[in-house]
Amino acid sequence: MGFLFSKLWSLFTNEEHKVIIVGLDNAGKTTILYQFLMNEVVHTSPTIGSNVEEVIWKNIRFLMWDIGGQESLRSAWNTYYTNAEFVILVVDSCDRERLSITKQELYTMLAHEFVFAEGKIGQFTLNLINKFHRNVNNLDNCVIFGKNSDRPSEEVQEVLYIAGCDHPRNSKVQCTYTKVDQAARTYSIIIAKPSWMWGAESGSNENGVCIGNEAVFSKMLSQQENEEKLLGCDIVRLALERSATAKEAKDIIIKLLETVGVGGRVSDEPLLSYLKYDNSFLISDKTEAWIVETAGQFWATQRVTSGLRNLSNILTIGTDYDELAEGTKEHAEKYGWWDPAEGEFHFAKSFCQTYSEVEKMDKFTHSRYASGREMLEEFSKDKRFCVADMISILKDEPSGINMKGVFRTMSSHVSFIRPPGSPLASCHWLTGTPDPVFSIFKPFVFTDGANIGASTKSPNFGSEDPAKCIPRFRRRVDRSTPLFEEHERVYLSCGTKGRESDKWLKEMNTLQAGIIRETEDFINDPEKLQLNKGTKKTLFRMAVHKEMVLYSKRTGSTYV
Ligand SMILES: Nc1nc2c(ncn2[C@@H]2O[C@H](COP(=O)(O)OP(=O)(O)OP(=O)(O)O)[C@@H](O)[C@H]2O)c(=O)[nH]1
Ligand SMILES: [Mg+2]
Repeated sequence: MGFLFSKLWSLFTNEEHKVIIVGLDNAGKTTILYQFLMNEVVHTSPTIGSNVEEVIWKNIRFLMWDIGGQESLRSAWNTYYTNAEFVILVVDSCDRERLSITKQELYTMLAHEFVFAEGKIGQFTLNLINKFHRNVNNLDNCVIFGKNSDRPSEEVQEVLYIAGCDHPRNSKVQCTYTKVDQAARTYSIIIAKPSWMWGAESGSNENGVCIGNEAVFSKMLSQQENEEKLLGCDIVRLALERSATAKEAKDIIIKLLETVGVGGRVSDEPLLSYLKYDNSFLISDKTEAWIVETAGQFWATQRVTSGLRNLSNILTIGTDYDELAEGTKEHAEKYGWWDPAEGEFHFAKSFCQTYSEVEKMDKFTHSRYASGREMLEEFSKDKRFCVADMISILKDEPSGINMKGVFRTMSSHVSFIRPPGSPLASCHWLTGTPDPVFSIFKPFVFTDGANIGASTKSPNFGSEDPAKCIPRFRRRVDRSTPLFEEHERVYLSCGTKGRESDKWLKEMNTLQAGIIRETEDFINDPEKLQLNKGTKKTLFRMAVHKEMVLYSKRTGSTYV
């Protein structure tokens, strides 16, 4: 016995030991990881990709990888096996129905040839939780739309303004992978977009239409090929370019889903090539909002005319849908996901990958979705919900709305939309940089000749762009925008904790407060709006300039 223990102990050298934690979705892996790390039970939401943490126990260092257990992610478990020395399989003892699936996954895993190597291999830290948050608040007859864009941490986001224009008859527009018929006229838009793709995570148009896209995971994912078609983000941009109202945007989205469809790689990172998701869209305008949620080729819509509404990586439309795609109920019934004898058709319960996710949501506990909703309700209690409140929600870390890790909040967007007929300007606030706590929300107002400058634009790689060359994504290119580059230099050198970071945060908060004050003075004064056309055109650009000056003082770079 003693011999066995000393033998076991000798396994633990000073090296870091890689542990992988696997198990079905909702089994409790993330809970266990953070229990190990902090000795407390944390609130979790479904892991998309993995979480990695270093845990030290009796001077032995373990690098613990908690890998998402959803069905669509299980095929990627084997990408984590390299150099793993220990495997923890987590089984939810209450989930008896799925014990046989756990057993099958265990056998599949054991059949894999594990690779044990001396020393460490290059870290492929991949912590990709893809969380989005956006809300509509209809208090005081204004609409406030907010969205964090949570994407792989290496993926640079651009902020672009594209002026509306007329297009020749029968022309086509090239989206990320496919071409679609161009509209006769496109509206002006401001968008936050992953730099390698054509589409946008979120954006707004000159008519006050705002749209955000988010990933959801339905049972249909396993029934689908990933053929290159439109990306959810392409659909956001197309709908923004073409819609006068939220309702029109909703109809455009549905038409594109039905006539072209969605498919193709959603990340340019090689390690994320397996990632697939369905799309949800939150669409708002001056008077109402629409939600479109998809599950493969099926979809449901819901109209929202007052109050607040948020989305967060989970199907949310239940029996309260306004429209359903043809054949939705029939498909759910055919696959045993809905039994008419048991009650009304519930879109989310029928199509969510795990029923328990929906139950959690209904019980309103433990999820980022629930935290978002609670915060919106809390902030809007006094009926004075404002842009600063939405920014605070997007900055919130404990809820996971501001995501940290290798999958993180890469850009944030808040739009403040005035009611119809208002003489005052609506205003859109975008960061174009990661981590809203350490970012500046910069104002933009639609006006002829608007010019946001080039600091939030990525380099153009033309026909050499690895996202355009076939086969795609064979090489990585540096897509940093000038703003992203400077921001990351300061972010990395100051960190997010400690004296330097506190000092930096103070400087950022002072700058942000000044920008908000000046902008509000401007957009709330019809006379200034009328007279100072130049200011109106360059609001965003001027704010970027101030931000770059602040960064250059810290980095010593020669920005002028
Ligand atoms: N009652 C009970 N609930 C638990 C336990 N462990 C986890 N949970 C709850 O189960 C839910 C899912 O836990 P997670 O840790 O997020 O599950 P996971 O295995 O990481 O799930 P994925 O990330 O989707 O693969 C959460 O609501 C947890 O609070 C437990 O031991 N007992
Ligand atoms: Mg998890």
